[in-house]
Amino acid sequence: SKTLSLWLRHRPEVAELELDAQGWADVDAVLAALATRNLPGDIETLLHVVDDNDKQRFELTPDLARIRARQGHTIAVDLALTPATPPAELYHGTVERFAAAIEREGLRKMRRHHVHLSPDIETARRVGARRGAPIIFVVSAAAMHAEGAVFHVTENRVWLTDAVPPRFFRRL
Ligand code: HQG
Repeated sequence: SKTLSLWLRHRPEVAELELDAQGWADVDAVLAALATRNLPGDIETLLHVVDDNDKQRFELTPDLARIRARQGHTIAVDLALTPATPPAELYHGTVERFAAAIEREGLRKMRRHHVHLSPDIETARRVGARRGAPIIFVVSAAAMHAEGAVFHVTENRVWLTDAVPPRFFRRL
């Protein structure tokens, strides 16, 4: 349990683990790393440690493929986000110089963890206006969601998703 806490909350790199944005690590990679340290590297022991943990610090995905610490991280993970059902349409404000690339590749998260979408045109216009004369893309969020795309919404009503393919938006 202490080893898992160290790896999944603080220092995944010491076990050469990669955590995703929500803090999940590959169970197979964790088991392999345990085995190389002469700790039990079988799934049964791992399940027992997870079940038995006094504060239920860890959780596994239903398919047992991934594991994460529920909280207590010192590394950056965005655990607070829970999937949410978006409204029919969301908006993305940007500027003309990005339009051709966006229409070709879709909206990409670039340096951030997600593509950011606004709940109304006015907000999207303000986001775009940070860079120049704003242009707006209307995103068919409900259609994306219906096809399995995951959305999150922040406390301040910013909608987040991984990527928006071109077929799900149009220029306003
Ligand atoms: C563009 C602020 C080329 C995208 C705001 C945007 C927002 C592409 C820029 C939040 C592209 C990324 C986010 C593609 C997207 N090719 N350009 N395929 N896909 N872009 O700042 O949405 O102050 O990372 O249009 O209020 O402008 O940080 O994203 O222009 O909510 O809290 O690439 O940032 O909030 O820029 O802004 P950003 P954003 P905070």
